[in-house]
Amino acid sequence: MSYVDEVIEQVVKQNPAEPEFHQAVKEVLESLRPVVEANEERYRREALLERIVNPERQLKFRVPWVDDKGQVHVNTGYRVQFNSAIGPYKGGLRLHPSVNLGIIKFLGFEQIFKNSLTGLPIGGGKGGSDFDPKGKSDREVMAFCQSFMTELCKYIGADTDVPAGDIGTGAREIGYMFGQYKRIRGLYEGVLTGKGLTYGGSLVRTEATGYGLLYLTKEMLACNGIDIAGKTVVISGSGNVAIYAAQKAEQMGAKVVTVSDSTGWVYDPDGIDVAALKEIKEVKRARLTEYKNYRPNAEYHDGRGVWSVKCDIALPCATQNELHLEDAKQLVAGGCLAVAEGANMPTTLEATEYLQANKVLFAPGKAANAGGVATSALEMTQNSERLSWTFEEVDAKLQSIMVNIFHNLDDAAKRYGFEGNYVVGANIAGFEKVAEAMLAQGVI
Ligand code: NDP
Ligand code: 2IT
Repeated sequence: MSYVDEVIEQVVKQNPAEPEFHQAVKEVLESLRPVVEANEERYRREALLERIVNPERQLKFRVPWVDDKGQVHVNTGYRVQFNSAIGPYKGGLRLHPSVNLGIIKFLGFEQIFKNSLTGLPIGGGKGGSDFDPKGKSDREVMAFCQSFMTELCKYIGADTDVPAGDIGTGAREIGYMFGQYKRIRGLYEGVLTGKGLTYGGSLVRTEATGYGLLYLTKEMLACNGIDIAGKTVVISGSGNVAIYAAQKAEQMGAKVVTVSDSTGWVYDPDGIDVAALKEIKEVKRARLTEYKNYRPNAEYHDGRGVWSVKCDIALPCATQNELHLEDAKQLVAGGCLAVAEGANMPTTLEATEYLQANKVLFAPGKAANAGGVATSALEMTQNSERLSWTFEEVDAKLQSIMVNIFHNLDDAAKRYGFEGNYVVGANIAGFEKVAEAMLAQGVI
C-alpha cells in the first residue's frame, strides 16, 4: 500500500467519528501524492505524514457561565494547536452549536497549509465552543467569553498562539476575550487578532477575508482570459465573509444576486444592497427575512437554494459541505465559469471533482479565503512594532498577498504536471514550506 493510503487509513482508524477531519486529510494527502512519491523513503523514515496529521496538542475544557435568569450552563471549549513549524499557532475560534473536536481538527489542519500559503510566519491552530451566541444578550455573551478565556489564557500568547474570529466570533466576542486575557495575565499584547481599532486592531481586518477572496478570484479569472466586470455572482452566507465579498464584487463591477443564512436565502435581481445587508446582520443581528423590507423587488425563500440560480461565479461563504454534487451539476448546467471558496471546505469532494471535470475554475478555501488570516498576521506585525498602518497600506499588502498566492499555486500545479488544478497546486505549495521546516527542526 502507498504511504499516502497507509496514513489516510490510520487517520480514519485512530480518529473515529470525525468525518470532516477525515475529509480534509484525504483532500490534502491525495493531492500530495506526486510530492510524497518523489520523497517516499525520506518521508517514511521521518514519519513526516504521521506527524503532520497529528496535532501537537489539543485542549478541551469546561466553560460554565450564568444566563440572565441566573441559570448556569456548561459548554465545551476547544483549542487545537496543530502545527508550529513555521510560526506561532494561528487560527480562529468558532462559536456554533455544531462545534466538536473533529470540526476543530479539520479547520486546524486546513489552517496549517493556508497559513503557509500566505508566505507569513504563522503556524496552524483552531478553537471554539458549542456555545451559540445567537439570541443571547450582550451580557450572556460576555459571561461566556470571560469564562472561555479564563481557561484558554493559560495556553495562548502573542508569541505562542494567537486566536481570532470565525463563525459566531466577531468584534464583540474578541473584545470581551481580549479584556479578560489582559485582566488575568496582566499583559497588553497582540494575543488575539480582529481586535477593535481603538485597542490594537488593524484596518481592513474586518473586510479582509471577503476582499481577499475577490482579489484572488479576479486574478484567477484574468489569468484565464476572463474579466470579472459585468459577471453575475451568487454568494451563500450573510456573515463577515459574505458581506465583504459582496461589497468587493460590486466594486469590481460584478452583480451579486444572492445571499443566504441557515434558514433561507434571498434573490435580488437588481443586485444585493450591501448597506441594507450590513444593517440587518451587523447592527440588528436579525434574519434575512428582513431584507424584503429594504428591497421590495427581492424574493425570500426558505431552505437552501442559491446554487440553483444561474450565474458566472459562485462564492460559497457560509460553512463546510454546503455545496453538494447536485448543486455542482446545477452550476455547470447554468454555465458557471468559476467557484472560489470563501468558507472552509464548503464544497464536498464529489462536487469539487465534478466542477473540475467540467472545466469550472476552482479556487480552494485554503488559498481563496487566506486574506483573513494574512491580514491577522499584518495585525500581529503592527502590534509588535506598536504602530498602525493606513487602510491603503494594509489593503495594498492584502492585494499583493492574494495575487502571490494565486501565482504560487498556479506554478506548483504546473511544476507537477497538473496545470489548472488549483486544489493540487494549493496543497503542494502550502505543504512544501511546512515539510521543509519540520524536517529542518528534527524529530519534535
Ligand atoms: P459568520 O458567523 O459571520 O457568518 C456565517 C454565515 O454562514 C451566516 O450567514 C450563517 O447563517 C451561515 N451559516 C453558518 N453555519 C451554517 C450552517 N450550518 N448552515 C447554513 N448556514 C450557516 O462567519 P464568517 O463569515 O466569519 O465565516 C463563514 C465561513 O468562512 C466559515 O467557513 C469560516 O470558517 C470561513 N472563514 C472565515 C474567516 C474570517 O476571517 N471570518 C477567514 C477564513 C474563512 P446563520 O446566521 O443563520 O447561522
Ligand atoms: O479560517 C480562518 O482562516 C479564520 N477564521 C481566520 C483566522 C485568523 O487567525 O485570522
